[in-house]
Amino acid sequence: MELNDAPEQTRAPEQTWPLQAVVRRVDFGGIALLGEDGHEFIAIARGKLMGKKKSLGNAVVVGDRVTLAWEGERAMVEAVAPRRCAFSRRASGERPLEQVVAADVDQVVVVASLRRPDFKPGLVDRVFVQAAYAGIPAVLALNKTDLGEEAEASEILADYAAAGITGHAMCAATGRGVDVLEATTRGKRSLFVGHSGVGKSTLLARLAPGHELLQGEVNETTGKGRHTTTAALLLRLGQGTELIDTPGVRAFGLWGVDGSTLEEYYPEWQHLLGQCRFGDCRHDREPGCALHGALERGEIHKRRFASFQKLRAELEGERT
Ligand SMILES: Nc1nc2c(ncn2[C@@H]2O[C@H](COP(=O)(O)OP(=O)(O)OP(=O)(O)O)[C@@H](O)[C@H]2O)c(=O)[nH]1
Ligand SMILES: [Mg+2]
Ligand SMILES: [Zn+2]
Repeated sequence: MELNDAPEQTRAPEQTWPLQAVVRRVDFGGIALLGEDGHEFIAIARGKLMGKKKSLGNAVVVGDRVTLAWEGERAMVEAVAPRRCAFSRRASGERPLEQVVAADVDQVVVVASLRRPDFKPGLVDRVFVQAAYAGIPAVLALNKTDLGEEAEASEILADYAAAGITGHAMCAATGRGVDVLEATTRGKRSLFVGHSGVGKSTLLARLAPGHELLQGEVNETTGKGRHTTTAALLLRLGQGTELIDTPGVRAFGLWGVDGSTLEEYYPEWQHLLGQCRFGDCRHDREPGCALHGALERGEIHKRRFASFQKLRAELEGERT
């Protein structure tokens, strides 16, 4: 065969035309994907993936594994592989709608700051409940320890340790705790969640120097009212380490958990459920309540229990 007879090369070598990829980011411009060799490219979704409303919604989210078809040089997302797990929240807005934040996450890193903004256990506890609901292990990264008293940071971490939750004192500004976080996230896919301004992106910049991060995309006010971008961004560091940055949340609404099941997602009293005198005990003031017994003995932390009661009241209010 002469060289001239060779068929015209319409496709580059195999690795630049991957048939499978992982979603790095979803936004209005398309779906940013990572091929197996780690290079990034943009695809669009097939109409059939979009559903009736012609919006991607939860059909394709960060962390999803997708299969592709190529039309010339245009990549189309054909299908999304079944998710091993998904971390969701209730979408902001009046109507109860799910927002899937990311798929196939190995670990949630709940980032909070000691100061600026002040530590708020409400959001932290909610994110732990949501992670437990999704079956995803979670750890606490208590950042900005340079701005507060060391004793206060230790006390917060001790509260969580008593609940079986691992927490680390961090300071992204000085690098304190970054080595621990690096070890904790190594070889896994970790989703970083927390209030705006607690230092998620700064911590990620420490762990992944030189990588592009989410920036200035929260709470943009557009002419059509407030628009909060929901895009998450996956950073691949190699050797199985992947970090997902998310925009800060103002309020974290639970998804899939209601007032009657909430108690199942607090690890520290799992062993006590079913041991109250009354089968339908609400752990309020009923006699023979196993949880209250443990509270009085100091085995359950008062603050965590108070936050459970507050959250349950809120979830029960939602139903009426
Ligand atoms: N003093 C101090 N400042 C910090 C620390 N970590 C982050 N900051 C600062 O806190 C501010 C917010 O940090 P970001 O990393 O943008 O916070 P974020 O959680 O990503 O915020 P959103 O993207 O809005 O959700 C920045 O000005 C950081 O420089 C810290 O450990 N100590
Ligand atoms: Mg950020
Ligand atoms: Zn009880």
